[in-house]
Amino acid sequence: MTLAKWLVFQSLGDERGSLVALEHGKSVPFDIRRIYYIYHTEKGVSRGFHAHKELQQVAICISGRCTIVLDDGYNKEEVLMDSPTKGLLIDSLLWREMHDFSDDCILLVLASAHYQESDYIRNYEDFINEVKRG
Ligand code: T46
Repeated sequence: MTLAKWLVFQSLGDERGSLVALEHGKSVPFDIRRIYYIYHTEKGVSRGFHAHKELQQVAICISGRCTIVLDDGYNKEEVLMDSPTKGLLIDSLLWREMHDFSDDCILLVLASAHYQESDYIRNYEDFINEVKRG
């Protein structure tokens, strides 16, 4: 079973360049309640190292590249993020790590809920216990 679920967005490009439009209720499988972006990540820095209890997200690399490791407690999968027309659906209860950010990487994230620290599982053992609980 593959952990990486991709959404493919249509590029509305013409001779002037490219444009992707994401519309509420059409482009992603949840209501978007929050948008944030990660940029200017320092060389050699990795981010993430947590899972979410409920939150669903879609990550889109709108500039540059990075890798994301997904882990469901049983299997790990590494994916390359390098396309502004591909969204990685990151479901709840998936441990995620982001590595190898290029200098120009901008990772845009659409989230199903407002920021809530209590939704984070930041300890890997706690994550495994939560997975086992089902
Ligand atoms: C995720 C990965 C892909 C806020 O105050 N509001 C926000 O909406 C977010 C996302 C973060 N913050 C604060 C919390 C921390 O003090 O910003 C700081 C950095 O957040 P964090 O260390 O959680 O960042 P990452 O890059 O490790 O993880 C982020 C998201 O937090 C997380 O939900 O799935 O990107």
